[in-house]
Formats: sequence, structure tokens, C-alpha cells
Amino acid sequence: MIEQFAKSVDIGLSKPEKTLPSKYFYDKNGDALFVEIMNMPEYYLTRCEMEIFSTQTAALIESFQADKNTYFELIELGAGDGTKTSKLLEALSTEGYQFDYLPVDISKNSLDQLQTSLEQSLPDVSVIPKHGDYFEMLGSIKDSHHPKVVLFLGSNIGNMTDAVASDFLYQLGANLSKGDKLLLGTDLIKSADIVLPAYNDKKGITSEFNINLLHRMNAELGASFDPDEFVHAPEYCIDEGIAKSYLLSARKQSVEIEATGKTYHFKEGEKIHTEISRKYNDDILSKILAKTDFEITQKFTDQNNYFADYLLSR
Ligand code: AVI
Repeated sequence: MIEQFAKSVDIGLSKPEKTLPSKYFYDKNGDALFVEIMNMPEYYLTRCEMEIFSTQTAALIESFQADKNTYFELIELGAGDGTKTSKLLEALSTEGYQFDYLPVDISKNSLDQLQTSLEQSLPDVSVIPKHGDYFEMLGSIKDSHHPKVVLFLGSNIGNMTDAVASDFLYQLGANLSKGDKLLLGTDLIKSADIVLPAYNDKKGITSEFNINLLHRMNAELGASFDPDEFVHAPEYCIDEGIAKSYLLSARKQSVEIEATGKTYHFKEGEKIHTEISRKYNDDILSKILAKTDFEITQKFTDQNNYFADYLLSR
């Protein structure tokens, strides 16, 4: 684990244009900061998807084309706290659908919390948590031969490059059967005055979220980053439709990392690219899906048309 972290950091910081992988944002502190981000007024994504789940629950369920007499599996990749999904679970259960809910997450802690809260709020729903890597878990579920609806919400796909997203969806399709569904949450392309503040909130939580990566490297890799000497500096250009987060070195400085045994040099103003948050439209998604087994069957958007949950059919 630490070896992998150190290796990724070394690769990223040795590039002419330095990078750090965003997946390392999410330690305990990072998870808590991300929950705070989701509650920031500027971070519209969570609210918009919640609106879709609250106001279009019946239409979402209809799009699954599930038969009330046939058992199916509702699988959620990266379930988080399950707030959005609980709307769906409640409606499915009230309407008498036969299903198990299988939240898949790499964090045992968040799965345990989710299971406890669902046991209290929706005791009639059968919850089967799956702890581990998405594809490992999908592989183990694959042979069950029951119809499946997979949820991949929250614009998590947006943190992948288009090539990685395409490969991910290809592999996901390979683990499903004809007729299975995927509900994919995507943030839609829109102007910078709306997107950029979502990645640069006034309270500075997103900045802390990025800087947390430096604290994490100090604590886990024996690095000597001075977090006060780096500045969170996100960018977004509507033509490209990708929000990019950077940590900018406030001055010329050098940082040692014990775990890699190296020293890394930063010029004043030099950027470390930490994350992409891709925004979508129908064309971009269609191109990404071209080599996969999925096609777009429906699109659910919020009132402002900021966010879309696409129903894809295998
Ligand atoms: C998890 N992911 C969809 C978030 C996003 O919007 O890209 C992560 C995030 N990064 C900064 N703010 C939120």
C-alpha cells in the first residue's frame, strides 16, 4: 500500500509537468473534507443529483425495466453515505420489487456505516455490502445470472481521463450481461462562472482537500512538504469541459521524501496537477461508449440542466 503510494508519487513528481494522483485525496481526513465540500453552496453537483433522485424516482425505477416478479441486484460502485440511493431503495421496497442492494466500496468503514444506517432507516431492504475493488467484486457477482442494475453516481467517472473512462466502462460491460443497466452520474458542461467556484469554494475547503495530500505525504511517506508554501489553483475552460486542480509552489523550494529516497525541486509558480473533473455532454459520452457494450437509453437531468444521470443499457 505505502510502496504503491510512494511509487505513484515518485512517478508523478519526476515528470517535467508534475502530477499527483487524486485517488490519494481520500484518507480519513480527506473523506471528511469531501463530505464538507458536498455541503458547500458552490458545489452544486450533489444537490443536482439529489434533486434528480428525489423528483424523478418513479421514472428512474421505470427505466430499470425490472419485473416485480423477478429478483434483481442493485449494485452501487463507491456507495459513500447512500443518501441519494436511499430514495431509490425506499421506493423500490414500497412498490414491492424483489432485490438485494449490494454497495461496493474500498472503504470498510464507510460500508459499515452505510449498512448500520440502512438497517435503521430501511429495515425491509436486504443490504449485502461488498468490500473491495470494483472489478474484483463485479467478477464475484458476475456468475449470479440475475439481472443487474449498476449505479455509478456523483460524477465519479469525471475523475477519469476519457481513455480511462472508456476502458473502465468496457470492463464494466464485460462483467455484465445483455439487458443489464448502468445509471451513470455525470456533471454537464457549463460556463466557468458556475463550474470554477465548485472547485474553489470561498470557505477554502477544496483548498484544504488538495493540501491534505501534502499532509498525507508528510505523515505516510516521511515527506518534508511545507503545506503553507503551496497554493490551491483550479482552472476550467468550457471548450475542453474539464476542471483541473493544481497545487502551485509559492516559491523556489526542495522537498525530500524518505519513502522514495529522493529530493524534488520546485520552481516558484510551478504547478503540480492533482485532479481532473471532466464535464460531459451527449457527444462526449457517446465517444467514450463507442468501444464499450453500452448504449444511452435515457437521460435524467435536474431543473437547471447542470447534471445528468444517464441510463445506459448493456
Ligand atoms: C469525487 N469527485 C466526483 C469530485 C469532483 O467533483 O471531481 C472530487 C472533488 N474534487 C474537488 N472537489 C470535489
